[in-house]
Amino acid sequence: MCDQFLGTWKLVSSEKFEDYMKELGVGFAMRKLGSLAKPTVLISAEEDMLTIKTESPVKNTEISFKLGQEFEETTTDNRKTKSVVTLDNGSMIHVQKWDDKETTIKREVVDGKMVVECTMKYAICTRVYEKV
Ligand code: A9M
Repeated sequence: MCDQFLGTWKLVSSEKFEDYMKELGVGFAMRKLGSLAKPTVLISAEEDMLTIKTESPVKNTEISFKLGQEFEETTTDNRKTKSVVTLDNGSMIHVQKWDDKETTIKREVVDGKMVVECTMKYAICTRVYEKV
């Protein structure tokens, strides 16, 4: 169902990530680290449980979830969110809610690359990952 996402991915390009992090409320120092990082993302599945690991020299995160089921997430920038991931037309739609705020991370595979679009209010950031 989401086989196209499985595997190991490396960030190859990033646009407007700084704007997105600012809109999230990420402080200056963390934004600088975030902008420099070229994370590796490992996506795996065991039955209906999906795991997304994000690794960088500064910070590693890991989330495991079932599609459509809300879970608690601690994000890279340390927000504690109620999150849910659904599939829409082959895209993974990941919604994080916290403090009456909401951001959406959309992941899709286009021409063998994983395109990640992060939206927070009017800030839209696009990050492209290639299979390792
Ligand atoms: C992404 O590429 C986008 C996920 C958006 C996460 C936003 C969190 C803000 C990061 C704050 C920087 C903290 C400094 C640590 C550096 C690690 C950088 C890792 C960024 C993801 C696809 C991956 O699933 N998601």
